[in-house]
Amino acid sequence: MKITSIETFILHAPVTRQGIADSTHRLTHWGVPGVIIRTDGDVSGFGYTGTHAHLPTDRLITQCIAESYAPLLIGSDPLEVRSLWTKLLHHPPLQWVGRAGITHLALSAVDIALWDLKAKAAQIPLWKLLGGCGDEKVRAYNTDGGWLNWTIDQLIADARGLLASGYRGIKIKVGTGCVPEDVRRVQAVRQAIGSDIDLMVDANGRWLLPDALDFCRRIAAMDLKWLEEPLWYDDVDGHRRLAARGGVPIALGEQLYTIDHFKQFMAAGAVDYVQPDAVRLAGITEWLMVADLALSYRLPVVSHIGDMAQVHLHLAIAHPSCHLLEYIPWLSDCFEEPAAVSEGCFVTPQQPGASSTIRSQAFEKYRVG
Ligand code: 0YR
Ligand code: MG
Repeated sequence: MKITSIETFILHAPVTRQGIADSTHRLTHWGVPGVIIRTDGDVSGFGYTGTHAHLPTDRLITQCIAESYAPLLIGSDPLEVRSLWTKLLHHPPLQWVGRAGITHLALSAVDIALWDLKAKAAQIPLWKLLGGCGDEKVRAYNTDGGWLNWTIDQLIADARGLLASGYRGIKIKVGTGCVPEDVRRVQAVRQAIGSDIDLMVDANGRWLLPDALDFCRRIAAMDLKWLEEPLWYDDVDGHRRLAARGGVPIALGEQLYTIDHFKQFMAAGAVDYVQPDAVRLAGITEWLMVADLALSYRLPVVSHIGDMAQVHLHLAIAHPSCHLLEYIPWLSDCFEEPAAVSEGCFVTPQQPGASSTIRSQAFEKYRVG
């Protein structure tokens, strides 16, 4: 089989409600810059990354795919995924300007499309191609909630609704700029959901170490499962100190681009829950490396899902370190086989591929640029 053509696209799909905010970002749409890899066989691969739907930067990603990666891919055998990944990652002109950021996000889309193609060619779902078992149940925790632009009453009502629909874990945002206010929000939700439900909080990289320590001291009795991205994303030593002194397990990884970044956090003891995202790492290939690395440290892997769980569900089914995955329904009308949750667990996808195939109606509705 040979790659014959490469098409790029950008979708901007609205987030579920009028717009959401965490400590660092406000957004109304999720961005899906992606690629379709066509072959001389009868299968095509779909891959994409995830952004905050900013067209000028989304265009840089698709341009990188179309102008820099495509010429390296045309004519190659798409089934040689890992070899192609190595070739693209180490292409000297891209390596010079990349290794993270735009070029890495672009490579993630390409790599996902290649794995999708490989699983479609084998006529099996990706989880099976990766050696997973279809009986493996992946628990879901809902993260389309807890937003900072919501009042405490909204937080409570939403949390109760999620429990009623079967979720046993929820995550809320902190980092309002006022630690006592953050604590009031967490306390209100913990009180509403009771002590048997997992509660996680996410500061999206907003705090300095003293804020984070102050927060940890004040919420010591709230039994949080984890504190996510408390400090600046790249600050290994700060997270190490917080992990040692804060008394709350640390989750992070959604902003880390490479296996090398993850290695530094794991080696330092600066992370307890590892959150790689295949759409920020260079695709499934690098995600698997990071998940294996986490396994070697005996750390749980709880992926961040910039793909809205489509691809990550396959990875979670297949990888022994994953049992829990977040769910956000923002792109649920975009895919041929959208990720679905029933009774608090994900439904196992059955179609061949990586569940990354975009429906034609989604192109009509959400395509931009
Ligand atoms: C909104 N999940 C996250 C959303 C999400 C962000 O900025 O992108 O909250 O990526 O932190 O854990
Ligand atoms: Mg997060």
